[in-house]
Amino acid sequence: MITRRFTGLSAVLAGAVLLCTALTAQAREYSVSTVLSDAFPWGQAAEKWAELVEQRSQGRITLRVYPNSQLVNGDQTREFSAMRQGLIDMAVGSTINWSPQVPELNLFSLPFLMPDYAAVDAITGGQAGEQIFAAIASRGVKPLAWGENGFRELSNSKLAIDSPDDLEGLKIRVVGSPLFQDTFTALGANPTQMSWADAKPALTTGAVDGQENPLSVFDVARIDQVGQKYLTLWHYMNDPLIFAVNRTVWQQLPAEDRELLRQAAVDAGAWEIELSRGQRDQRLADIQSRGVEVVELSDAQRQAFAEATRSVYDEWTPQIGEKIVAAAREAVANR
Ligand code: X2X
Repeated sequence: MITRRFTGLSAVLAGAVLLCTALTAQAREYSVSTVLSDAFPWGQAAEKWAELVEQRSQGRITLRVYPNSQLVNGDQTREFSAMRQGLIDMAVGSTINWSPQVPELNLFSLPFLMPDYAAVDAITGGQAGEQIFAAIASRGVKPLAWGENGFRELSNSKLAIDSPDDLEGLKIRVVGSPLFQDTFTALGANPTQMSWADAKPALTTGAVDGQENPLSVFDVARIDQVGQKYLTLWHYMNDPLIFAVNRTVWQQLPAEDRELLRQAAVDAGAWEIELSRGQRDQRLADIQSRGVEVVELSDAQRQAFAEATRSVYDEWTPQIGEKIVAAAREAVANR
């Protein structure tokens, strides 16, 4: 009797082990959140990641991309928390949208810190970038690689802007961190924080006069069609993207799958950064050909905006961390 029961138990155990082995070998699927779809370089970065992972794992690992912030009901500032909690497995997210939970990420939103692409690369690829990744890791999410939403330019429906005075009283849609309230308030504008999902309707009805986003977003989302007739190229900040994974999901992956996922993210990010930068001139030409008046600032004009927003550094450097800001400034100076 005892033997029979024991045999029965062994069979059940053996069955369970077999099932587990089968599950491990079976294809696994993970969710990947993005704000923008694959009509934009941002969404294409996530799709590229998924494609490389699918290929390199021979179909064992599937990354399913959920665009338009749908996993957080359109509220992109909740993406990081949802990933940390495991409601989302992975994300390709913007530093702006994650900055409410990771204050160090406000580094990239400091106005006029990064004059060109070389400056962005010097920061992300150097010590400051490492410190930023450590800050993310310390908050329960494993960062893997960088991508890029791009340099954010200013558009509005009222006037050609070439000096801070022109912004006086303009209602500007901003996203994410309170830092943006400070920047636009310092410029005399009237900033309103809202999600990307709400931005286009607000521009359409005239509830706001302007917004700031990279040229790729302005172009693909046809922001010119909602009355944004003026575009100022002030490159006041760049908005890198970060490929990242929930910590538990990461820890449960076998070492070789972690490396596969990380390398695919690095490759997808590098691919997307090159693609996005390479498209910039053509996008600008297309935007202009649709009748948008483009203002290119001289160095002196840009300097006037930088001076007008200097107070943002005093307010935000302590929250970002003196060390990170110093490392970033050094990287930019030595680029
Ligand atoms: O909401 C925006 O402006 C966007 C799409 O650029 C970000 O998610 C930061």
